[in-house]
Amino acid sequence: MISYRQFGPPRIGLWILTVGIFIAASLSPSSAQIQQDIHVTIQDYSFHTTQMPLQLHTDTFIYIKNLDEVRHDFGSNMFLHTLTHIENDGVVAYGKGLEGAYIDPGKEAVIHLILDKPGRFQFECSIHKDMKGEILLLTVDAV
Ligand SMILES: [Cu+2]
Repeated sequence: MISYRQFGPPRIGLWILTVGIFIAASLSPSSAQIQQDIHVTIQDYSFHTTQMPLQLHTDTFIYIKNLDEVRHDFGSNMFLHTLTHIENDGVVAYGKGLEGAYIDPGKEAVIHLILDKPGRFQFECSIHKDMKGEILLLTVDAV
């Protein structure tokens, strides 16, 4: 009995620690939010993307893959007003007012932003002015 009591308190301490971690994980905002991905492929001097319903105020990741033999640019004036995070070939740019990213042949860039206005999200390549594309932002109510 005495030896059992001696082992009692550490077990309770471990139990409280476990519950504490569980509650902290439940309250973490990242576990509650949904992430949405947009895939854009650049091939033959044009942007290819698949349209899907997009939610506002949600972590959005745009993956842009350049399959051409030349360098392209993915730029949008949407980034000018939105806090944007661009990762491109190991280089990270972060902030408001970013113009976009140059993507070398065979490389991929990832842009992270949170969209807060519905409408047309237009983008273009500043090197080849004829290259334009857009993603339609539909207003989808959060669940
Ligand atoms: Cu281009």
